[in-house]
Amino acid sequence: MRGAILGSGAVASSLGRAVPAEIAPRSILSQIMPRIPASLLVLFVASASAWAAARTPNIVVILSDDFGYGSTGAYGANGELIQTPNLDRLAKEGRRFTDASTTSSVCSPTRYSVLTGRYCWRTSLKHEVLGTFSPLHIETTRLTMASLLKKHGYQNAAIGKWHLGYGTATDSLKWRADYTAELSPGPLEIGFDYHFGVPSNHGDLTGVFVENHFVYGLRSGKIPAGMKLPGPDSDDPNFKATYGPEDTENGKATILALDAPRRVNERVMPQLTRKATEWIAQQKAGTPFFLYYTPVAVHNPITPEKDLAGRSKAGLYGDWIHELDRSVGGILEALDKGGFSDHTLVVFSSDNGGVFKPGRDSLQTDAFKAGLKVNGRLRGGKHDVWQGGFQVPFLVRWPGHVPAGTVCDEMISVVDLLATTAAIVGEKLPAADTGAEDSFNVLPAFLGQDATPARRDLFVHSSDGVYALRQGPWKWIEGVPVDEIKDGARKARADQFKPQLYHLKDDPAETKDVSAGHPDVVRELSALLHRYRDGGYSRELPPVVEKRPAPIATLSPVEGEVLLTAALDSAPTLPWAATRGVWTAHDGGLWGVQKNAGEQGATLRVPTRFTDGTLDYMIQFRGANRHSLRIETGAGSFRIEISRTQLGITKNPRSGEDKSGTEPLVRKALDLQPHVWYPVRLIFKGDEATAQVNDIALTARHAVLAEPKTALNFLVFGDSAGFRQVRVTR
Ligand SMILES: [Ca+2]
Repeated sequence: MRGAILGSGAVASSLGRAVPAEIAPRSILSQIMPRIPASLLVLFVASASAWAAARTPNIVVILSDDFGYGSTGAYGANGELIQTPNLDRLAKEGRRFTDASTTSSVCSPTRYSVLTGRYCWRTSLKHEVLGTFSPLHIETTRLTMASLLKKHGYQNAAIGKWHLGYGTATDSLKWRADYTAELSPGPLEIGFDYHFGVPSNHGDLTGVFVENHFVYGLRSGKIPAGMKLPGPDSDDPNFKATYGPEDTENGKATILALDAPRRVNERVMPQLTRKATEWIAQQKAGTPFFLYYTPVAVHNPITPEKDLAGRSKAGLYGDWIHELDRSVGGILEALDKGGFSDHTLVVFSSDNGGVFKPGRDSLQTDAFKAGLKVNGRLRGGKHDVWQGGFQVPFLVRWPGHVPAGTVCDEMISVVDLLATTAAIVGEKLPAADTGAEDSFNVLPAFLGQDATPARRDLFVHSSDGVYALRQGPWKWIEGVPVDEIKDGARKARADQFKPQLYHLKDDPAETKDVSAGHPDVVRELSALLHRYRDGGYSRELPPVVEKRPAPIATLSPVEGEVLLTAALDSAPTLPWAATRGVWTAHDGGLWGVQKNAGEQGATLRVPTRFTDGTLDYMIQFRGANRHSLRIETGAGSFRIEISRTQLGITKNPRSGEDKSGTEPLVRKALDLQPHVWYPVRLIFKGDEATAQVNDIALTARHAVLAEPKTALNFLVFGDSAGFRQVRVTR
């Protein structure tokens, strides 16, 4: 019973204050308990529990996109510039949190945390966001808000921006989501009953919506025989026939070829609002529901609907904020109309702070120049390790339960929604190392109870992969980005890439690094950061884990005729040739660095001549995104692709063929550490190739693999990867 909102004594006592006695059964129970025999108590408790189950609230989580702390009236935005009456209404009818945090300063990682109660940096995604073609990033066996509520009889929908990937992540050719085919697993496989989504952003290169398992309105593709996919009417103003680079975020993406109706940017918000409100209207009293509604506003491109354009005094960005507010108003109105508002917990927040790069020309900068403090008084914004990237509006409304018109200063995080939801429905969380690893029950804070704050500490994590740990007034920034950071970014954000300590209570704008004066705090927070990070969870203190280096596989010796051998411990000499990028010998290997992102990878080429045989070499990653070994054959080529997280074999297009001639043959997940030499072995036999990297091996079959191999091209994308001890044996 502990944690069940209406079963816990502590909660019930608060409910007794906040709501009429007749809807707080435990209060009644406690009044009559002393006078009834123990045997009857069981019956009372059982019926109270059944009552609680029947009355668990609907839950609506509205997670907006890139919406900064200072971008709404309720959080101090100047009403002369923008007006947000619907968000302000939520604040008035509910509770406003002043220290609520996202887990990441970019989209996908925070979204992962919201649904799973786990920091995303515990997964393979250690920086930036998922791609449009990334597989589903949430394991289908993992506890999510949706799967938890499903168990309790909820109807669940995910409507809006998804950005958590579709399709299978391991051992599958569907490594790259195929939008012409069934997009599964996806939201429906992690507990949702309905999905209507924008794959990554409304400026992404798909230009489509996804409904459940397929692109909405897909007319041709890999559609199962006899299946007719629903789509819009031909005159639906939310759709158009073509979608071009000008519709995308950066204005130059190559648009994905799809036979499907395309989004109209200015109509995406109204369309999502309509889908969400229609879904709410279909819900029946007596069956609770969970709506995970994720508007695309106020992410780029900034595309307010025509009737709103020019209405704010903060430019198009202000109008775009109005669009978000209007959508929230639509949801609240749908709840009112359906008679749901009194039984619905509404949470509004954002996935990260607002874009704040005042040195750069943008609509956000225009708004800032007009006087709108996008992230309030906080430092930085989206992408950063500063508070402007994480501290976001967080509003909670639940009539009769959450005290209206109140403010709470407790430190909470969007990752807490899972444990809080579990408490609401009376579900015990699994062990801390198996689910909701980083999620705390903050229901007492929602309900305005004078409880000890749920959290002692909190992680935040920047787009560059920099960790920071908050505890009490302190924020300790570890200052170490991932290796993959490009030189330009490393310079531009150098101030984020060093250890530093801030006293957020005295200095909320993070102006003064006080680490020198508080070595004890630095020591303690740094140790705690390691312990939580290495221990796998943070909602309990994990045991100290000794971080052992990952084992390096020892490959068996290869017998046979040695055709080629090279230590690669000096500058390349014939027959080796560095044909692209920069190649330098150091640390016992030869290292490739791609010159600039625009050109192909750094290339080291060597002719060879074998058909069946074994190729061995060692590889080390120091920041390169990936290595590709392109093997030329008589008539074509294929490549072995190795990154720190993936191993794959792909047939390349033949000469004259375009990119559609690319054929991924096999894929598997890898987990390689940087700065470690790993063995690579490729064995060719007939039309079969086996690739092994450290202890992971996979096999592919294709006619091209049986052709005579005439040259090896070691390619490096990014900066840098090293090679040594190449050996070809026949
Ligand atoms: Ca975002």
